[in-house]
Parts: sequence; structure tokens; C-alpha cells
Amino acid sequence: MTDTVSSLLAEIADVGTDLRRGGYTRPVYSGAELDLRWWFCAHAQKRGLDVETDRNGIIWAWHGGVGDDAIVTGSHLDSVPGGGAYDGPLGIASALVAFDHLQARGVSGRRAIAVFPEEEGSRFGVACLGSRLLTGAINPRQACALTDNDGVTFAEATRRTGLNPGHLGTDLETLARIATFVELHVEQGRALADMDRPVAVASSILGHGRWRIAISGEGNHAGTTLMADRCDPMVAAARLVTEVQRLTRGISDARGTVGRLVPVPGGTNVIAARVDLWLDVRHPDDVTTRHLVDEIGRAARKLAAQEGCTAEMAEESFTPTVDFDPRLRDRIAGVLDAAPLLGTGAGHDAGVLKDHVPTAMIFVRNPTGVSHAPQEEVEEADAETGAAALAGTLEMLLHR
Ligand code: HGY
Ligand code: MN
Ligand code: MN
Repeated sequence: MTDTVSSLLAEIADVGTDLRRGGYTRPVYSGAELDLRWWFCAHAQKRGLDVETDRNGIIWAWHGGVGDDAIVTGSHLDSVPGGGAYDGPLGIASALVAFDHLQARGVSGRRAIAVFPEEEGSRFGVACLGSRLLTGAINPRQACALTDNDGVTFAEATRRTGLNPGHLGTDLETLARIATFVELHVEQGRALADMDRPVAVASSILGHGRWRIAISGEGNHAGTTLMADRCDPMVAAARLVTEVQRLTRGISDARGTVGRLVPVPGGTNVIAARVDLWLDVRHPDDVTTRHLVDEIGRAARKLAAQEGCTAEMAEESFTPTVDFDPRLRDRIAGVLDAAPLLGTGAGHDAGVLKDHVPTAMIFVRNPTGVSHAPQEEVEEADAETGAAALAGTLEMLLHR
């Protein structure tokens, strides 16, 4: 096989391009993401891997047949709206090239590549939905009821891909097959660029959660409603966004983001009846995260009341801070030329799997440090270095 990580990524460079936002918009089970799933399966079959899609929509490509005690790598193919080319696909392309290296070196041992659906939670609102279903971290009935912006449920989207939503849920048999899971991912920051190193091994993942805040007021006509007669949720929402920034800035190392705000009904000449906004809060200490979110909830209710509105907040997902197993972490750093250890503020399926199977991550240098935007970057040489590092890691684990 003569594929390189860059040549593989070049094959999908036109899939899911977003001309309005820039970058890529590849929601789970959309045409674009289904095209990427097909692309991956074709490459896996070309390599003689046994390919199956499990009942949670996770694709598994097996070397050495389906069975226990497998060394597994993988990542995701779905993206955020207007995302970069590497967040997810770099891990998948690197896994294919790493398998080629192992094949060329005659390395035996059962291994697999996994592609997890809805890692970003961009379509149905819950991040790492596939790995949460696999591990039982989300109730399948709750997952089935999740809806996208068009009101399509996750159950219906699952059904349209040929899977039975009634079969979604914990899959201990599949989990038991994984001896170790290692995910390669583009670094979502500039630490490696500043260190002038190509790869790092993950030490931790920041705890993070998502909360939906609905601010309800009185929808009315923009021209016939005097300013004194308004209960305008958009005004309360605007003040809340700056209050999130002020409260979060008061806590070192906390991150608070409102990246999505949807007025209902959303007309230029209409005072909104309701504004839905989504809050993303992260901090190394989960108790601090909870306290900050509680403060933001109180601020939301207070700011809403000032405008004659009401505010309700609901948690959509929460993932506690993850510290990767130091022994596995250090074993991998050892075979990667004493690669630096790096914490990350970004969530990953590896973070969900960590409490169920031995799990690790490898990060590849991103010269811009930007992610979840078109400016995300990985240089060709680093991409190949990353795949070689993954191959070396998998070989070490296969010869454990
Ligand atoms: O949101 C995250 O941290 C990840 O990119 N899903
Ligand atoms: Mn990712
Ligand atoms: Mn991401």
C-alpha cells in the first residue's frame, strides 16, 4: 500500500465542504459523513480488514478477525459546523497508514480501527454519543429522543442508516474485545508548535459539559410594540453572554462559551418569543465547573426577570475530567522518543472509554493551534510522523 496520511485526506478534501462557513460541515449520518464512512470502509476492505457496523453505529475494521484481546485505534469522521480537515479524520487516516506499516513489518496480533458516530454532538447535541451508547453512559431512550435542528430524532436518523434504534445501548461484548484503545488526534492548541515537537502523549482531558438555557418572553411586532411594553428575551440573552464571560474570567483556567444562540421565531421585524442558547463550560476541577454553572444559572434567571422574562436551564451532557493511566501513558511516551505529555481542553471518545478499557491518546502538532475552524492545520511530514508513532505504539502494545 502506498497511501500516506496526506494522500488519504486529499481523497476526502471535497466531502462536506461548507461554502458559507468555510471548512467542513459533516454532521453524523448526513450525506457527507455517510460518504466518509463509505470511504473508510472501502479502504479497510482494500486492506483485507473485516468490516462491520455495530448496533450503535460504530464501524469496526478488524485485522486478525473479530475477537477478544484486540489493540484498537480510531476516532471520528463527523465534524462541527465549519470545522477543520483534521479533527477526527486525521486519526482515521493515520490508523489506516499505521496498519499498513504493521502489515509491511509482518506484525501479527488482533487489532481494529473504530469509527465513532456523533463525536462532536453537532447534530443531536450530545458529544461522543456513539461511545456513550457503547459504554452505557447515556440511556438509549434518551438518545433516541434527541432531535436535530429539523426535528429529526436520533432514532429516525439511525433507522435511515439501516440500523434498528431499538438495539441502541450498552454493548459489553464489544467493549470486552478491546484490550487497549489508542486515539490519534490533531492537537487543538499550539503547545507542540511552541515545543517544536511533532507528537505528544495525552495526560488528561478537561472535564466539560453542555447546558441549554431557554429564555422566554413575549413575541411581538418590532414596529408596533413600544420599548416600555416589551419582554424581550434577546436582550436578556445578550446580557447573559457577556455575564458568562465575566463570571468565567473570574475563575482561573475555566472556559465558558456560548457558541450557539437561536431566537424563536427569528424574524428581523419580530421581537423573539424565546431565545435558546447553549453553554459549554470546562474546568480541571468538576466541582468548580458545577459551581460556575450554578452561578450562570442564577445570572440567567436574574437577567431574564429584569426584562420580564423567565429562564430555564437543563444539562445536556457532562464528562468529568479524565486523567489517563500514567503507566500506559509513560509506556507510550517511552516508545515515542520521550514525547512530551500534554493535557487537552477538548473532549474525545477516548475520554468516554477510559473508565472501561485501558485508553491513551497521541496528539500531532498543529502549527496554527486552531481547531473547530477552517484554519486547523497539520503539516504533511508531521502527519506521517504521527502515523509512524501510532504504528510503533500499536506494535509495542501487540507485543505486550
Ligand atoms: O467539544 C469537544 O471538546 C470535542 O471536540 N468534541
Ligand atoms: Mn475530535
Ligand atoms: Mn472536535
